Amino acid sequence: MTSPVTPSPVTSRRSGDIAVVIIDNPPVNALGHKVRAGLATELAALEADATVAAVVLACAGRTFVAGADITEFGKPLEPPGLHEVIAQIGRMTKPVVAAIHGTALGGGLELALGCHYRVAVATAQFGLPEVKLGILPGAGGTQRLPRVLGVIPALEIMTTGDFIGADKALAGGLIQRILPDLDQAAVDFAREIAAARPLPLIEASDGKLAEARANPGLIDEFARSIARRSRGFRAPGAIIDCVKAALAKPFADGLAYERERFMELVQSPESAAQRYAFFAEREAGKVPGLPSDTPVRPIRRAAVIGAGTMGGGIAMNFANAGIPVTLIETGAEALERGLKTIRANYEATAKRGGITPADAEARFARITGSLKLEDAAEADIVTEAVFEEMGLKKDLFGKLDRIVRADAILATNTSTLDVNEIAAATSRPERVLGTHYFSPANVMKLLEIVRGTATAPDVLATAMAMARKLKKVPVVVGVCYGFVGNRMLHRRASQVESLLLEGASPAELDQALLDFGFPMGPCAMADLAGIDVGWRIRQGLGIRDEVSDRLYEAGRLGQKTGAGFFRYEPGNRAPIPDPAVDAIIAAAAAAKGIDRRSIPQDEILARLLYPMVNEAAHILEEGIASRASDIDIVWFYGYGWPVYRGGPMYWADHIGLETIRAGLQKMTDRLSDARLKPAPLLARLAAEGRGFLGPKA
Ligand code: 3H9
Repeated sequence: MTSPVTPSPVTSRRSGDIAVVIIDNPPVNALGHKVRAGLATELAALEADATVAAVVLACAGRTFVAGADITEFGKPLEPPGLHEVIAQIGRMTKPVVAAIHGTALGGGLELALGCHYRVAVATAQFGLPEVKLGILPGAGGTQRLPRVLGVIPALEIMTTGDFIGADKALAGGLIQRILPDLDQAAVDFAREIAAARPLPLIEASDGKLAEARANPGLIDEFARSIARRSRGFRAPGAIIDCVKAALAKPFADGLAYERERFMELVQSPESAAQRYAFFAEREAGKVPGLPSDTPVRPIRRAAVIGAGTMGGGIAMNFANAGIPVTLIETGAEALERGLKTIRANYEATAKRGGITPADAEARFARITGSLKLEDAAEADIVTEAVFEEMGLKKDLFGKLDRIVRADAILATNTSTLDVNEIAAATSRPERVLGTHYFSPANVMKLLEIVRGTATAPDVLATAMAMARKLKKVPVVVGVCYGFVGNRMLHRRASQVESLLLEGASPAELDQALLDFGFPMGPCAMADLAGIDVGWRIRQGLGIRDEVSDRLYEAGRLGQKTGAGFFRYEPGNRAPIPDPAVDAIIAAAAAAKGIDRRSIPQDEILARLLYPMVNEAAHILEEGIASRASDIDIVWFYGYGWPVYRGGPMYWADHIGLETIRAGLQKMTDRLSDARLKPAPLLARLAAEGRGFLGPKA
């Protein structure tokens, strides 16, 4: 029962003999307890009302139901459960039509699948993204979707969490009709089918299951095909098991099995971490001190300076988002090379089926090459991606300042230099900021947005909005060497060096992080990036890494020379341990008088990850990141930290900050390395028994 002071989020209105049930639960009509209870009450009343011939189920606001209310997970379920509401629809003696706009996701799509008919507007999207939260569709989705779409298309949707559009949904039989609107047209549809009997329920037939039953190897083949991308995650395997149950068991037993597996996953630490990540990502979009109504300027035109790997990738982001971009270089040859690489990239994507050849052509056509800085004049944002040298950048920003409109934004892609100093080279420091892309810039989703001391609120808000348009995940960071991600990565890199000298092999180091869930280990990563890249940075800083610099001196520059920390067979990216590297490491250790020993994997992991957490504590204390969860987002999207372990901050809280502090203290003492000394914030939180994310993570 809902009290009179809090109106139910579910109401109904009448259009003749058709009743329209409306769910109105902003922002995304999630199926919280009140919605489920409201639906049960409303549907029972309409079933009992003899003047109602059919029911339309629709939503107010921007979308159809986007799923169960994720904030209710982990708490005791207040009845009725969603599966009970769906079963109630199944028992109704009059048709229920789901009328869909926006997104029908998770429990929302399951609700629709439990209705007799589904209609949608052309822009509607459909998906079962539970897998991204470490769970599975727990209200019949794993049993009904394969019956409608067929086993493999359903598995594809459920294991990726990707959405499909209305056209595809119509073609697959997921919806019965695309309508111009959901007001009159949905009511007309309901009237059209009101008298048709028997009422069609998906579970009433085996639908497209027969095909898979005739070819039992199909599912195992699918499981093998996703093994790489689902490594470490529990949900994809459970989803596959549920679909197997759909094939093997009667519908009711399949549902019961699905429920059991859902309960198992929803209580798992992996799902808790993934749900945390979902909300952390949304939180990162809200910048402290930046009101949500801060004006955002449209980005209609962009310019990118520098057509190297980064500049080219950045230009592709704009082109992909439909924004024309001028790519400016100093020399014709470099420009030509840059454009050629971009074209090849688009062609490769089209070849793999990621985009159509026509789309590839259209995207490439949005990029105009130029050799004149003056051609940046019309841009709303100019992004600099030239060589990492302060003098060069200051000179460039000074020139751009005189060329571009007074309201244009000047952004630097520097990964190490002081954004404030660059801004000071212009007459408009308030319109300057850093946009730090990650390589490959057209692929990696993270965008560190570096807020300078003078950066104006509307410039920051515009950069955030632009990032979303470019399909990036933006995180605002402050000015310091390496910002959030690379500053922490440097701590890890220095441990790689000292662990190698102490006795670990590159393969052991990489295995420790692979087993933890990273897609790549630090040594293979260095080989991919190029051993010369790190060498150049160290030269600039005047420091030496014993092992890496010896590799460089031996001409082992990484994958591109077929040898780095590992060796590589021609045309193969698989790292192969190389005795020559063992000898280089042994020589470096001997030169430093180090007695090498065998190092257990848990020690390797602690040595690699604790110093990163420690650096993050400094970063938080200095205000470079505004919240611990922002740091986690940086590591999910910039470095492949396994989301099912939460990010470094979430993970640290779960290990216990006192364990981390004590571990760091031991390392400091043993290695005489002051940089490993527990950060004041870490020590304080550990002493208070708290975590980075609050009292109890
Ligand atoms: C499920 O259904 C389980 C069932 O199978 C089984 C049940 C037995 N719950 O993303 P936005 C909030 S699992 C609670 O910024 P957009 C979100 O936090 C669920 N809250 O908007 C944010 O709040 P705030 C399966 C939710 O337009 C606000 O809504 N479904 C939920 O960029 C706006 O969100 C999913 O996994 C929720 N389910 O994108 C879908 N969803 O303003 C998850 C959103 O306070 N949702 N919020 O920060 C999405 O993918 C996107 O939110 C959506 C809209 C595409 C819908």
